[in-house]
This record gives sequence, C-alpha cells and structure tokens, in this order.
Amino acid sequence: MSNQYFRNACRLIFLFIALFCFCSNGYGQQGSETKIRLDQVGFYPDAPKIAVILSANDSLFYVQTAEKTTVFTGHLKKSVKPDFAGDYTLIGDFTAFHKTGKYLLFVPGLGYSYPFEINKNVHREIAAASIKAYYFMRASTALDPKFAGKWARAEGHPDTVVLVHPSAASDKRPAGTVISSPRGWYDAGDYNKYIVNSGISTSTLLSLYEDFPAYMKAVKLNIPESGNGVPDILNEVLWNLRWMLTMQDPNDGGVYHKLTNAEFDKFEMPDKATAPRYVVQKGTAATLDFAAVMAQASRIFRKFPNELPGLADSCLKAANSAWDWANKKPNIAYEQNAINQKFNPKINTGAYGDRYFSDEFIWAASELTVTTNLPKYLEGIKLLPDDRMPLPTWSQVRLLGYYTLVKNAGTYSVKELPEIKKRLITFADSLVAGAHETAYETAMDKSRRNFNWGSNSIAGNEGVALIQAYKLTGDAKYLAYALDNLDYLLGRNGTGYCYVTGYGFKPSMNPHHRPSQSDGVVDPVPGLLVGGPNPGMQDGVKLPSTVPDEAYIDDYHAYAANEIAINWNAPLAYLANALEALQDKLKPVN
Ligand code: 9MR
Ligand code: 9MR
Repeated sequence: MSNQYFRNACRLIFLFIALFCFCSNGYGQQGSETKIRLDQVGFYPDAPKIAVILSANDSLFYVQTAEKTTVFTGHLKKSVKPDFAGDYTLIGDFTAFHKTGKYLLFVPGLGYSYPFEINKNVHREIAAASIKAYYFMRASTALDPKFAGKWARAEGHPDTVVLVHPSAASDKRPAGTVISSPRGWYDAGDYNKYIVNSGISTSTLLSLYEDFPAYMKAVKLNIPESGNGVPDILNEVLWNLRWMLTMQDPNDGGVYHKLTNAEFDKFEMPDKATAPRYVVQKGTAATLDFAAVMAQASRIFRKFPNELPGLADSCLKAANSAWDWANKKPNIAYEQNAINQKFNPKINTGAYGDRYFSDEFIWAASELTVTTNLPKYLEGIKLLPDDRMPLPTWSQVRLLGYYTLVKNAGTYSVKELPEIKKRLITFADSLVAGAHETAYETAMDKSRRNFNWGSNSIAGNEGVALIQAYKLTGDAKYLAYALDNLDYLLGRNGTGYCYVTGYGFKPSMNPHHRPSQSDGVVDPVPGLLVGGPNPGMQDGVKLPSTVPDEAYIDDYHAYAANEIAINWNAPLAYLANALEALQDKLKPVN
C-alpha cells in the first residue's frame, strides 16, 4: 500500500507544522487538531465537505495549503441542535471549494486540522482495505508475506478435527463424532466461527458485488486467489462460504449454530490457540441465515460456470435442504444457558442467541424466490408482519430480504412489492430527516439509542439503507447522507477517532483483536472497523466519558467498545465501495 508512505510523510510534515506553531507561540495550540473533526481520509471534489469544530473565537475558518496559503474562506455556523453532552458545535462547510490537492483547515484561536486530501477516488484505498481485512481474518491458512506484509502469520485452527458437541448429537452423528470444517473467517477479536454472524456479513459482501458488479470486478485485493478469473471480493467470500457449507449436516439439512472452543482463547496468535473445537446445536436462525446466503451465492456464482463448476448448484441444493429443515423445525433457538445446564463441556463463547425467526424466514424466502423464480417459498410467509423497518443487524435480517426483492423486481411477481418499495423510501427519509440538525450533521447522531455494542455498524448499515434508497429512486440526496455516515466513521464524530485501523491521522491503534495484540507488530492489522462508542461498559473497562457518542476508549481490554467484527466491517465495506463506485453522482444537498 504505497499510500501508507504518503500518509507517514504527511504525519511528519504535520508534526513539524504543529511543533512550529506551538514553539513560535503563533496562532496554533497543541492538540487543536483534535477539536476539528473531519473525515481524515479526505473528500471528493464535487461532493459535500463538512468539518465540525468544537469551539472557536471567530466566525471564520480557512482552507489552506501546506504552505499556509489560504485558498478558501468560510463562515462557521452553529449547529442547530447540541450534541449529547449539551454543547453546540460549529459547522465549517467547504463544499463550495472543489480544487484537488492537500490541505489543512485553519480556525483562528484554535489552530490547524489534520492534513487531508481533496481528490477523486479518495476512499478507494480504504474501501479495498475494508474487504482485504477479511483475508487477515482467515482461519485454517498461513498468511504469506506476499499478501499479508508485516502481518504475515502461521496457520491457525485447521479445523479438520472438530467434535460434535453433545448439544448437537444426532443418530448419525453422535456426540464426539469428528467432522472436518476448515476455512472461514474468525468472527472478531476471538477465534470462533459463528453461522448467524457469518450470514449477514457474507451476504452484505455478496450484495456489494451484486449491486456494483462492474466496479467490484476492478477491485484488486492481492490475495492468494487473485488473477484466477473470479473477482477478488468473491474469492474472499468463497473462503467463508466453503466453510459455511461444511456446517450443514448432510443427513438432515440442519446447520450447526457455531464452531467454537468451550472458552474464549487467551490473547495469543492463532497457531498457539489449540483448544478442542466443537460444533454445537443446530438452530433455526443459523439454518435460515445459511439458506439465505446459499441462495444468494447460487445466483451470483452461476455466472462463473467455468471458474467454479458446480458451485451454484451445490449452493442451491444446500439452501433448499436448509429451508426444508427450518420449515420442519421453525422454532429452535440457540439458548446457551439452557444448553450448559444439560451438557458438557459448557460453552462460554459468543451466543448470538435469537429467539424470533420471522425475519430470518422473510430473508431466506426472499433470496430463494429471487434465485429460483418459484413462488412456493413465499407462500405462508408474512412479508409485512408489522409496520416496522428495523435496521439490519445479526439478529434482525428482515430488510436484507426487502433489499433483495426490490432490486430484483420484475423477475417474478410479489404483491407486496409496491408497499415494500414505499416503506424503504419512507425509511430512508426518516433517516435523513433532521440529520443535518445534529451536532455532527449525520443520521448516526440523531439518536442516543444508536450507541450500543457495535454502534459503528449502525452508521454503516444506515449508509447501506441510504444507498438502497438511492438505487431505488435515483435521488442523489441519499448518497450525500450516506457519505455523512462514512465521514462519521472516519473522524467526523464525538471522539475524533478514525475508527478504521491503519487509516487517518488518529486511527484506533489497540483493537480487541488477538492477532493485532499478539503479533509483535506495532500497527494493528489494517482495514478493521472497531465497534465504537458504547456507554454500556459490559467489559468493565471504565470509559473516559459516558456521553453516548463519546463513550469510547482505544484500549484492547475494552471489547464492548473496541473489538472488531466481520459484521461491522461488512457495512463499512459496502458503504465505502458503493460511494467510490457512485462518486460522480454525489452532489451537495440543499
Ligand atoms: O475476547 C472475547 C470477545 O471476542 C467477546 O466479544 C467478549 C464478550 O463475549 O468476550 C471476550 O473474552 C473475554 C471474556 O468474555 C471474559 N474474560 C476475558 C476475555 C478476553 O478479554
Ligand atoms: O455483536 C454482538 C453484540 O450485538 C452483543 O451485544 C454482544 C454480547 O452478546 O456480542 C457481540 O458479538 C460478539 C460475539 O458474541 C463473540 N465474538 C465477538 C463479537 C463482537 O463483540
């Protein structure tokens, strides 16, 4: 990544400028840069450009070159509403400045921002890195320096000897049966592999390809499969998809909830973590999520018959047998506490427990319908069970079904389709309404309820929903609000962090991620989105603030605010790549 050198050079230059300002007792102040919050990666020439300033004595701000030549002067505007701490912010809008180059923002009495770039393709590198991040999460393979650079590591978790846990015992596979279930991505900072969370993550990446095939075909990731005729994003998805296929019991079509240790590993490299691995109880959520992903994968991989012969058929067959299992067993929750009362060893890793399956049924039925063009899957499914439009998360996947139905409209007929379209647009409108009145001018900052475990994925998933609305309506306003949320993740937020490792001038450096903490390399594995502000403190780490959007600490102990996870990276990848693909459509909103 050649731009890394550029960034390091910029950091140095910036430090010199800061030092100069400080020593010469000039108009700068140490630490001032942290009070100017902006997308630390940069801006598109013709798109909106917003900086949020925490305090200022003056009403003007300046865009300057590194030589301190002013190229743009703007008026600071007080935010319409205060932030969650009750303080108003100042908005510096330099949308009207279009010239490409490298700049700093100067606020009299405060000082300089971090340097930033205005350019086409400005998020291209971070967008690709957010997908490459999955390569770094691969289980069952060594990471070669050719692809992994200084983050190369030995193979961890071959997962060729995995035990059927007593909770998953069946006639044909009694407890203790050995199965092979290699590959897949580690879920997060831990080394376990969970089907439910893999479902939404894998699907979001597949959708990124499905929605932007031309753009995504050109994204090169430098992974072992690169150049094999399959787009790299699909190559990466295949690593997890092939693992998912092994999680289905071929005897009945049911899918094990997860492949896991009994207890979380200590902080050590993957090859050192060799505790026994189990597949646990099959469940309805896992089986339906699996069916949905396999159905979607089938229609995508059908276009690569020569490179991947038979794969599309295998996926569809797997999807159908999973669907049949779930219809026979529509209500099997994964209840870890109850399981631990009955069986040994007790399993104390992530639960991803979900007790409501109507959304999983909607999603799986939608994917199967679109892939097969057969009406039978939607028979008996209430596509509109209530008025809600819940933003997707690992436990709530209804909208993933809606997105799929809407973008494939025309291939078959679903009577609820006009209503679903209307609701998606109304939902996007509800996200943008009042977003620019918040202290950071983002949809993300509208509600304190957004700030829970993995809050950054909410910013990402809102962005995905807004891009769906753009695709549905062609209205560029939705793209501008999607960009606001990307800006949020990259620095225009309540802490001033760029929440993606390896990018920006103040990135998260200490994620709760076992390899990043154990590999002896100072820089964390790049391209990973941390969970972000969460006042819940479920990890017991005291946060510097409990204000919702400031409740964050860059400390690896803080897994409730600073872990990384595949289901958080996926919406970032979707958002950043989609905006790159659509950058020419971006324009200011009035
Ligand atoms: O590392 C684990 C992380 O992946 C999980 O999200 C988190 C919550 O389930 O748990 C982490 O593991 C911790 C465990 O729960 C308690 N002991 C310390 C472990 C590592 O910090
Ligand atoms: O993302 C999950 C979050 O919604 C839950 O509140 C939390 C506690 O159950 O678990 C999170 O998922 C973790 C999973 O259980 C284990 N691997 C790490 C995941 C991210 O922290």
